[in-house]
Amino acid sequence: MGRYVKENVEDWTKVGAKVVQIESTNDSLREQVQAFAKTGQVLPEGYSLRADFQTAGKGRLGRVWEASPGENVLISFLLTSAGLRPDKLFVLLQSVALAVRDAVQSLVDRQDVVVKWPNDILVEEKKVAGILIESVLTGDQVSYVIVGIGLNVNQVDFGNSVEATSLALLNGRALNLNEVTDILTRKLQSAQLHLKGMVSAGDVYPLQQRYHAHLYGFGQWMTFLDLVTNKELLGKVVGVLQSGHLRLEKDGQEYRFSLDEVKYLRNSYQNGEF
Ligand code: BT5
Repeated sequence: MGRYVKENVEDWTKVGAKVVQIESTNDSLREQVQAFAKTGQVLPEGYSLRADFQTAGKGRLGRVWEASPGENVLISFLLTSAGLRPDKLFVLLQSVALAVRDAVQSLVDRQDVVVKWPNDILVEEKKVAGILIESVLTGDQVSYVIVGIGLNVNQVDFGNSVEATSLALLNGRALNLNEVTDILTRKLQSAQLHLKGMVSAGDVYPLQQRYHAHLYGFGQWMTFLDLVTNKELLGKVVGVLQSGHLRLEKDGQEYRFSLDEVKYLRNSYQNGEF
């Protein structure tokens, strides 16, 4: 048993808490884990904190996650690193992204549920879910990981500010939030179990392959914004490394970009023409 997380919980849908309103489920869960650890208590892996509404829902890099009250799944899970070292935690994000993708795929009658590097789930080019992974280290070891997932379920109006969709918009009907949460939780639990198996066998290649199979724009020419130079950049997406770097090819050369260096703008090769 670790100092922060107890492993091998049988059913993750049975452990967790739900609140009406909170600033951010990621922040509160982390505070709860720390408070428990101070008194020698340990929360189980898969423990979740879910909220009907967040007053300060977070995205990456200080961005905001917007979701109207009572209509969506806003949840954070406590996970171990699955045996991954801090510099390999992107592999955990890949596993989680595929689990969320699979959950969404099982809930909509569409074939095109994809993962947009690094952490978005898209259907028909619109974002249906976002993932925020935060890890807490002790020295060079991962103490625990907080996985936050925002999944748009019954919200149908997103204003004009975001290119978003929801399960209700895609299905033409509302879904039960508890049932959606249980499906998501089960996918995540089985993904984490598989990941641990792959990590202990020293072979995460099958995960890599699946990630590429569902990667938005894989093998295609895409235009990106270089966030460092603020210039547009055209390249063919040839993959994502375990470090999280995106691999682009152009003029026979390979370029690698970290999570904070580029962002997708558009698909640039349609109908055989740029
Ligand atoms: C993410 O960040 O996509 C990660 C979002 C994680 C949210 C969950 S909710 C539970 C947990 N607690 C938290 O506080 N956070 C996690 P990023 O890749 O930075 O994308 C953020 C961007 O997505 C914003 O700048 C908007 O453009 C867009 N966005 C905001 N709300 C959205 C929504 N409901 N649906 C689709 N896109 C949205």
